[in-house]
Amino acid sequence: MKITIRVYSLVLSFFVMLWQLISVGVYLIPRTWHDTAWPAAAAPTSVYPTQAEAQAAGGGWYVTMDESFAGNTLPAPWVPSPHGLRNTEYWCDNMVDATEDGTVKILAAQLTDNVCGVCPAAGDFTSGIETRKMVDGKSTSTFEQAFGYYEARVWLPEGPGLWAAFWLQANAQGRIGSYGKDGTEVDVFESAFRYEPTMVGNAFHWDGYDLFYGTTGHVTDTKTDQYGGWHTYGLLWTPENYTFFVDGKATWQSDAGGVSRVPEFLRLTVEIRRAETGPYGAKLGAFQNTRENPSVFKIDYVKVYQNTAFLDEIRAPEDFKELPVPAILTWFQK
Ligand SMILES: [Ca+2]
Repeated sequence: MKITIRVYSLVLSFFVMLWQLISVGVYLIPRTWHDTAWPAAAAPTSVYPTQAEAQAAGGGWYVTMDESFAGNTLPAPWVPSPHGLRNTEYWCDNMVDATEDGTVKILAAQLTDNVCGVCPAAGDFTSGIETRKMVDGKSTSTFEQAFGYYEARVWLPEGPGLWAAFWLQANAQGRIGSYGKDGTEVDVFESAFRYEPTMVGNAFHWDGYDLFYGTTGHVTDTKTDQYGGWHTYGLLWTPENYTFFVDGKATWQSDAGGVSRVPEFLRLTVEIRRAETGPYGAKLGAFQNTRENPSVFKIDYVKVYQNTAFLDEIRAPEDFKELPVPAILTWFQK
C-alpha cells in the first residue's frame, strides 16, 4: 500500500513539475546576476520637477504624480496599507504618520498598548502606504499605471529586522499563464541588507506566489551606505524592459517575466522580521526596536511620469489568456 502511494505521488510530482515547466518556462531559470553598472537609460528622473518642464523638455514625458507629502494628512490617492497580520507583524494605520516636516513616516515598534479598533494591543506593528484599497474584499487601485518612470526619495529605517520596500503590484498578479505580462510584482528597491549597508535588492514575482510562481532577483553593490541619509530609488518601465536606478545611476536592467503590460499600483512598506535572515538570504538582524529606537522609514516624495510612446502598449489583464489550474494541482498550493 505504501509503495503504491509512493508510486502515485512520484507520478503526480512528475506532472506537477511538467506543469510548472510549461507554465513558468524559462523564467524559472535565474538570469545572470550583474554587478556592473548599466549605462544611464533615458529616464526623466527628477530633472523635470514640474509638468511644464517635463513637457518643455520633449521626448514624450509627462507627470502623472508629483507628491511631496507637504501637508499634515496623507494625501489621496495614497492610503495606509490595509490593517492586518502580515507575517508575524501587524500592519496598522497607527504606524503611518504624515503630520510633520513634509514627509510620511512609517513607524515600526513592539507595543503592548496599541489601540486602533482592528489590531490587538500587543505585538510588532508597522505599516506602509499604497495606492489601492480593499473594496468589498477586492483589491482596487486608487492610482495605477503601466510603463513610465517611478521615483521615491526615502530615508531607510535603520533598526535591525526591518525591511523597507518600494514596489509596484498588479491586482491581477495571481493570474496563471502569460508569465508576468498580465501583472508582475516589481520591487523598485528592497532594503534587506542592514549588515551589508551598500547593497540594494530588486526582484520580480509573477503568476501568484505558490505552485506556478515565477521570480527573478538581483542584488547591486552601490558602494555607498544606503542608511543614515536620503536616497532616491527609481524604475524605468518600458514595453521592452525594466531599468532600476539608485541615486540617479542605473544599476540593473531586466525583461524578466516578459514585462508587465497592465496598470499596477504603488506601495511603500515596512516589514518586520524576528528571524535573522530576510529576503535575498541576507542577514537582516532580529527586530528589537521600541518607540525610542531609530525605526522610522521616511518618504519625502514619490514622482511618476508617463511617456506618450508607451500608451499604445498598455493592456488589461483580460487581454491575456488565463490558464485554468486543474483542481488536483491547487491541492499542492499553500
Ligand atoms: Ca500571469
